[in-house]
Amino acid sequence: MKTHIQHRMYAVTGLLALSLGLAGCGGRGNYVTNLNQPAALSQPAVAAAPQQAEGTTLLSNEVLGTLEFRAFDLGYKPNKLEVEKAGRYSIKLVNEGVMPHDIVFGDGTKIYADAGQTAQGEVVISAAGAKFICSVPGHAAAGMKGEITVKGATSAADKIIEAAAAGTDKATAAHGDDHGGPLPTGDVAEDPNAPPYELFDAAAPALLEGSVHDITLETIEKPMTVAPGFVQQVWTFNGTVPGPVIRVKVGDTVRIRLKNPANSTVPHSVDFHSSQVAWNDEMTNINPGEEKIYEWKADYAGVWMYHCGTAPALHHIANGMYGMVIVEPKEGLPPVDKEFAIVQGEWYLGPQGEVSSLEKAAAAAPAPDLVVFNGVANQYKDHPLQVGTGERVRFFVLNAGPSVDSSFHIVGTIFDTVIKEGVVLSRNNPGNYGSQAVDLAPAQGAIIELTTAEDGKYPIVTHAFNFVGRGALGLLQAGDGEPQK
Ligand SMILES: [Cu+2]
Repeated sequence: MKTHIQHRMYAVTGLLALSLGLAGCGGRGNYVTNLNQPAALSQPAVAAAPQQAEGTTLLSNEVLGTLEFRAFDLGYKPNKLEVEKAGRYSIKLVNEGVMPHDIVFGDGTKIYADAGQTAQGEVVISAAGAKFICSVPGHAAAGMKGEITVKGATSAADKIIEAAAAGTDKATAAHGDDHGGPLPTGDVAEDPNAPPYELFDAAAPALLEGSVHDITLETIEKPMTVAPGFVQQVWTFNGTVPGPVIRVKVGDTVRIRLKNPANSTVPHSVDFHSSQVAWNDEMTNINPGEEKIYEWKADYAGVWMYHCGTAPALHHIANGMYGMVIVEPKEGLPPVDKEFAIVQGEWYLGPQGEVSSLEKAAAAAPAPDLVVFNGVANQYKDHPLQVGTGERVRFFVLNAGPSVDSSFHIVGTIFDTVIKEGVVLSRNNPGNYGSQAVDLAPAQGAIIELTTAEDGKYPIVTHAFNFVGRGALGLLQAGDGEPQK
């Protein structure tokens, strides 16, 4: 595989790592060295055994066994291992990631393997055991660390570390090797028995036919897996977060029949930003078992938010009650090859199976546990949005908040057309200006167009990069996703 391709793959799957401040690594060979012997650092040797010191007894050179560690981006399997007794062990490092990794022990022994490579070396495990990390900057902080313990020799301090490592084990197992490290979900522990999430289809719906639309929105309260291992009792419009994307054109009349099922626990309401109506007329609460009609006329084109406005509206939005309205101009939008609808939202996790935390959501400085596209953390990283290379692609993007700004960006592309809150950037404008990221405060929306330059993967992010590692990561895949050599 050519170097530039490796770099691209690094850029794609290393985004979590980038968000943690990692520097890229060059293509060094695999080597084994000992940090206590600095000269060895500049003398890489493939799978070389450590130098045997003068006078070393035969007994201490006896290799008791081979311990295999698989490195991935970003973790080890296993990251906790118990051996029968202290002594010299052969360490095999299989790097299954797309970045270089190493394994460094407390005594300075370092075994390095490039992406896709395997390296081997030896380390002496004392009776107290041995901790290990990846020394590539940031990798240990992202979860690449572990410990080898010796049977019957676990100290009290080690037990505390073991307990912490066990948590990492559990999260890593549930997320799988391809998910990078576990999501930083703060005070809420992952539930290994949580059902898998339901993929939200990102394809934008077609324009509704006709000019008068009768649409039923039901305020359904239900459990939802918002990230692998995390279930919340969400409040929804029609059972999904976000609610259904409603697509009409200027001049249309929309009649929303809002129904609050009898088994709901609280009143709900709806507020369409695309409408011009009195708050205390159309947006009033309805109790469980009630329904009402909210009628509005689409006077202005754009990407609009709708949401429940029942007090505290912050909680009803934070718990899932939001969605997108697309209003096309009367003459319609020009045809394109692919259209997607992306709603950015935030989760302030409550206890497993319960509603989201209003207390966390209400903090003066918002610190969401998860920032997501279409309700679920990283779902389009796991299920990339497919386009043809060079196709014209249109994104309808809404930041539902409730509280954090979005800087919508697709790595490796330039937006040539942006209509944000009525402000227009047109393709082929005088001067040929383009856009790299679209700033969307909570409740702002945009229509964005772009093309992909070549086959490959194009990460979809908010360029507020602290949130990329909290679930705001997807992939646009052009062609087969592999750049041509
Ligand atoms: Cu509500």
